Amino acid sequence: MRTLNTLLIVSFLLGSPLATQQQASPQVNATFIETKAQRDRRMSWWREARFGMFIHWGLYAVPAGEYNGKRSDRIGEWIMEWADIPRADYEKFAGQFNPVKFDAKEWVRIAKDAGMKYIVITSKHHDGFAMYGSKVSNYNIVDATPYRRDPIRELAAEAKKQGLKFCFYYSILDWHYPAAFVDAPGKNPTAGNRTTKLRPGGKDEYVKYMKEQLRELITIYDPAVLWFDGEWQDWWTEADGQELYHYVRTLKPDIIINNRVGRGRQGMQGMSKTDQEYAGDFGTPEQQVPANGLPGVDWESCMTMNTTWGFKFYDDKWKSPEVIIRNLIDIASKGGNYLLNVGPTAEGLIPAPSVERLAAVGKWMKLNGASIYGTTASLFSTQLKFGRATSKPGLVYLHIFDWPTDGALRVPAWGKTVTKAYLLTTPARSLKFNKSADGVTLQLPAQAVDPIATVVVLETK
Ligand code: H79
Repeated sequence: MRTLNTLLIVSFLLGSPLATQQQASPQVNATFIETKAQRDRRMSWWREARFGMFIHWGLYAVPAGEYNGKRSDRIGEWIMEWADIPRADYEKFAGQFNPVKFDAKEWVRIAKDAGMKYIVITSKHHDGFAMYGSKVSNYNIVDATPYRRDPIRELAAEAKKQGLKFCFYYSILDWHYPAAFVDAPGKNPTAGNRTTKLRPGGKDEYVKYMKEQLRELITIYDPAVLWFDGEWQDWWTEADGQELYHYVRTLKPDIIINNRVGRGRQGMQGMSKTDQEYAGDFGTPEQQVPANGLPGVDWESCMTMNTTWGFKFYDDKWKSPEVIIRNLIDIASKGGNYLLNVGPTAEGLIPAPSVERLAAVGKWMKLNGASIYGTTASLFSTQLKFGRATSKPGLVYLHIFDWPTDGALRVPAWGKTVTKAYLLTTPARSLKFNKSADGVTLQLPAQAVDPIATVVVLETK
């Protein structure tokens, strides 16, 4: 009955036809009756922000991609899976996890100077280890490591102090929970695996455990987003996801929750299926950018800067600053957010190549941030040949990737009249432009101002 009620409540929230029947029921939790205006208000800081820092930090930073001499091109935080490490052996990494160089102020500074507006950190990844001082399990950083401190407390306080939103990642898949086991040929039953099973009766117990941890995370650290993952287990259903969504929103009504809380997401493409309403506030493409945005759909692409989320000491396949900045622009032009990952070391340091790249993004954002923050998707019907576009009421920002050799930039029509054009960095100097039936042609300087992306502002009416 409880599950059914929850379903009805969530359906109501998400605007399904069940809503009207349920509205009069006294069982409806008033905090969940949400109009479009209320939802827009709840989502507004997130839509404005456009750019956040993902932090994958956990025990996997100790082996850092190598176990008993074995390396892999797989992701570092999955080492318990690909190196087939039994629980009892993996636990030993806790004894070696002592991030004495962790500096919350410095981490937040790095994010802030990059132009990021929020931080999402792993509270617990698939390995089940809590990176905060959980009272529910002693498999946590305070009780199980020589560090004996809660870095998350400092990070949460520092993020708020420096004006960034603080958010949590939480994995539904848990390789350490006693009732969970691996049932796959040739695999250790207590190692990591893509899928786990739960012993009879284990699910209720585990859901209770997750809820207690989530209550700690919300009441102690007051996160702005809960970013679930590992939801693809056979034992996790959409009804479970809706119930968990409801639970978290009850603890904090204005929190934002990703679509991996339930079973709506379509694989790594990440947007929610549309055959029914699914729990979750935004889609989660992983390591990719959708070909197009979808009007009215909130989404966030998460990506790594090299090829791993959790630290691997030998992964040196770094994306260039140009690729990273253009990804940010590409995503904004399609109406999405960019959640860009760092994988700190077991000593507590964000790797230097990441810091350098973030500084380059910050340098670009300092000059061009107005073309990203608070913008909405491109208004053009097709993707621009020379780059990308974002918009604000009465304004269009053109991001030029490929500078025209003759300095003449042909911009297709989109139904608005251009009244003024200038480079974002030199607003006092207007650019000449000619109108024609199929758009406008702008007269640009001979050379690109910024070879990564020069921004032109068009004022329109
Ligand atoms: O935390 C990082 C990774 O450890 C985690 N997500 C990011 C944010 C991650 N989990 N899994 N993977 C990455 C790759 C696994 C993909 C698959 Fe599936 C799981 C393939 C099949 C099951 C997801 C669900 C994609 C298709 C169905």
